[in-house]
Amino acid sequence: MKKWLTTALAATLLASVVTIVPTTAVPTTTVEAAGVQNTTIIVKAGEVYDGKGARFIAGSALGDGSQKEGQKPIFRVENGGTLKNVVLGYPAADGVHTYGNATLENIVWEDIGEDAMTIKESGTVTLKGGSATNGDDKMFQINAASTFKVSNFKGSKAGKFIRQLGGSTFKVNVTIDNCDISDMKEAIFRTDSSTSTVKMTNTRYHNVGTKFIGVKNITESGNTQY
Ligand code: DGU
Ligand code: CA
Ligand code: CA
Repeated sequence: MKKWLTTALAATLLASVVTIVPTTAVPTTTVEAAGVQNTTIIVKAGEVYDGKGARFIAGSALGDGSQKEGQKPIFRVENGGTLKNVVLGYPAADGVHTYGNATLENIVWEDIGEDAMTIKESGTVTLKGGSATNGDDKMFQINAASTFKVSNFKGSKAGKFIRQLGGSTFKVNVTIDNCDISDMKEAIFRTDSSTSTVKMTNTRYHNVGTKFIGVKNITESGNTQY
């Protein structure tokens, strides 16, 4: 086919594709930035960031993934944002931070940094699918009153699966469903707040220290120890 003809055809095809894209489509950021990150990737309010399985690690500007406080996250998910299908490799600095309602789907932390994920501002954070392993202390850190729903997730080798900010008295509702939690030095959920609750269902657990520390309102069903 003649080159000008191919170009004309391509332009026509592209135009027809462009016109059928609904204007109401949820904006999706693609993975132009996989690899070493020296600035935090921001998933803005209402945006869906699909990593399509790409792997990200922290550059020294974010942190070294040690227990040093004040490291920056690789991803910051703002209110109504969704982060999915990403792998966080070593070093993962301060992992993922959420601000408000956030959905985290199929995230794999290959080696937890200072912690894996922190709820920084109140909202409902839904974590479904994926896994996290190799943390020195906290896996999920909750620093604001919130609802944290974890399902179909595998967490292993850390100090605590979930920790509400030490000394805080705000209310956190945790639900854990259909998870596999193993090798926690201290607990599955530790809080200092008398109003925080946990509901754990259909979950397998092994070697988790004291299951819940400081939690006054506990509901459990269908869990098995192995
Ligand atoms: O003793 O330093 O919450 O990583 C308290 C801890 C705590 C931090 C912080 C974090 O403040 O672990 O988000
Ligand atoms: Ca910390
Ligand atoms: Ca942290």
